[in-house]
Amino acid sequence: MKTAMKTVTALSLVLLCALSLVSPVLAQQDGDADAKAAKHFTFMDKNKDGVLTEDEFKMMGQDYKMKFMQGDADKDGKMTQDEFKAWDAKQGESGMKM
Ligand SMILES: [Ca+2]
Ligand SMILES: [Ca+2]
Repeated sequence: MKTAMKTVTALSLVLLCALSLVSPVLAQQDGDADAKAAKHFTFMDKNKDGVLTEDEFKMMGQDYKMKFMQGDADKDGKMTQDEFKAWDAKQGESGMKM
């Protein structure tokens, strides 16, 4: 019984160590994705007016019109940084990275 307990304790220690190693990396990736999206947005915003137009979205490739429609949540023809970030996060979820 005592040996079994020790094994369980040792196992949970290993698990804890593994978790503490992994979780900071996961948290960092989240922040990175946000910062990356912001950077990407700034890069794409050619005239630096703080929004992306369909024209500025052309660099997304062939289906940029579809992507722009998906990203422009309120359909005003401009994509704000918030809209872009939300759209970018969705791309990651579905496994379709640009
Ligand atoms: Ca712009
Ligand atoms: Ca919009």
